Amino acid sequence: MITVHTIATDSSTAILGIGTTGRSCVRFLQSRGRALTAFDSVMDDDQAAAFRREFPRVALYGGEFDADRLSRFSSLIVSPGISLDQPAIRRALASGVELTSDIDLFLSEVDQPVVAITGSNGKTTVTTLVGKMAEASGLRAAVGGNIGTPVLDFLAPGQSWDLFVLELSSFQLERSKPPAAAAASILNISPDHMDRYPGIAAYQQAKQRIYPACRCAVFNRDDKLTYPLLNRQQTSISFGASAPDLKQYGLVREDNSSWLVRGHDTLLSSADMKLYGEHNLLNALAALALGEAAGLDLAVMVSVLREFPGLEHRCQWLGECDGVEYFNDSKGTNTGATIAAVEGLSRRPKDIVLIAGGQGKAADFTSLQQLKGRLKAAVLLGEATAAIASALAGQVDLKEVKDMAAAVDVAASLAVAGDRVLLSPSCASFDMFRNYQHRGDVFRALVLDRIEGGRK
Ligand code: UMA
Ligand code: ADP
Repeated sequence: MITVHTIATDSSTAILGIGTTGRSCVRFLQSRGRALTAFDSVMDDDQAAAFRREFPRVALYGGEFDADRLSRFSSLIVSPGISLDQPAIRRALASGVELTSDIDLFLSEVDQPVVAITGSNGKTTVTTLVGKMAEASGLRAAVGGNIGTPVLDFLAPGQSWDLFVLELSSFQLERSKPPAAAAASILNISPDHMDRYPGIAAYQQAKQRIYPACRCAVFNRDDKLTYPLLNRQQTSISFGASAPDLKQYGLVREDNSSWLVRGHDTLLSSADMKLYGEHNLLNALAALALGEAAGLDLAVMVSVLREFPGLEHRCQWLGECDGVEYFNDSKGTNTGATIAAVEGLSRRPKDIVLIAGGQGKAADFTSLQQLKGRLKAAVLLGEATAAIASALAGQVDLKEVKDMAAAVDVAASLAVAGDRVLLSPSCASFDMFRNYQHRGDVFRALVLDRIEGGRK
């Protein structure tokens, strides 16, 4: 029987945000017969109606969050897209209301091992890989979190799992207890979400919350911001682009290709993999280290790496026309991602025509200057055009365009045989598209249209 409270009694939970996370929390708390009320400060009528259809007995309130009202609840679950710095939320928490999260609720319910993955870039690729490695090992692996399926949905009746592989964003980590994971990793840290954090230190601190309660920390030895501070019970495995020490993972270069190695053992040549770019070799090494910490078999994991074709919108090869290749990296939504994509795809000086721009998330684009030796030109669109142009002025040939169709036309007109045209925006997509998938789909359709028409 579900108990519904309009405005709270002692042990009820306020759920802020009725997106994917909020709705999964409502489903879970209802299934446990717990009292709850939902709030959403920016929902539209359609969202509210859909929520009321799914949860006819749950009270839902719109309008600005109100501190006095929220302070009457015993706990708050704040969806990751909502900043904890909103004044009403800050005041409610300061008054003693407990902050909890879908991740906390989930982890307090499950006994199966958990692999937890965060980082500025590569999370989805590594999370997917570890999930595939677990499945190839015969385990029923649930892959979720920031990657899409909200974790509490794995507790719905009729499901049975051996292992959870969770992608966790900084937003999810900052509002959850450190997860008691069998293996946890920060893959890398470069500036992102600077509209939500006062600086890189606060962003790093949120991500570091992945380590304190884990059994084995997997870190990137080329990126000090990922290093864990461990107690004596915890172990660690490192990965990086250099030759590794014993039992660590790394790369050894030979005969124009790179070898993935563990200590002295050679595992696989990059030539036998379908992924593009050195950043993806690092992702593969991180997945191996996490899988090892979770008890997976090395040979099985390597066979998965051999076959993995990569994910859509991430350095995805679209096709070739007159010697020019086109790549869709629409998921490259920060400068770190774009730098990795350009460096991974460039084979000689100034062979990349980059299409970039969108919503800038208050980013500083000056780090893109390091790509000047690789970029033939940058074609810019969207809200961040001026910010990127001023960061690259005088260093890179720049073209400003109004939309993606013009971006593809201009990029194609600049590229010659042997060059690569790459969409890797360094920005979010919401100024011109529904999301990064929509942006990538539009780009792909334009490119395939050109290729089919035989136009470079
Ligand atoms: N809302 C308010 N007030 C506000 C802002 C939003 O009430 O001031 C409401 C909105 O009306 C909406 C709800 O909050 O109803 C949305 O909550 P949300 O933005 O947290 O979105 P969810 O649908 O719950 O999705 C979240 C993650 N979104 C974000 O972190 C922004 C999803 O990650 C994640 O897949 C999902 O939980 C399940 O775990 C997406 C993402 O963009 C993919 N993540 C960022 C990234 O990868 O860079 C961190
Ligand atoms: P996330 O889930 O963290 O956004 P994805 O696996 O979806 O990561 O990759 C997003 C983008 O980040 C890719 O399109 C690529 O440009 C870049 N990227 C992927 N892996 C790495 C890495 N290890 N280091 C730097 N950039 C990366």
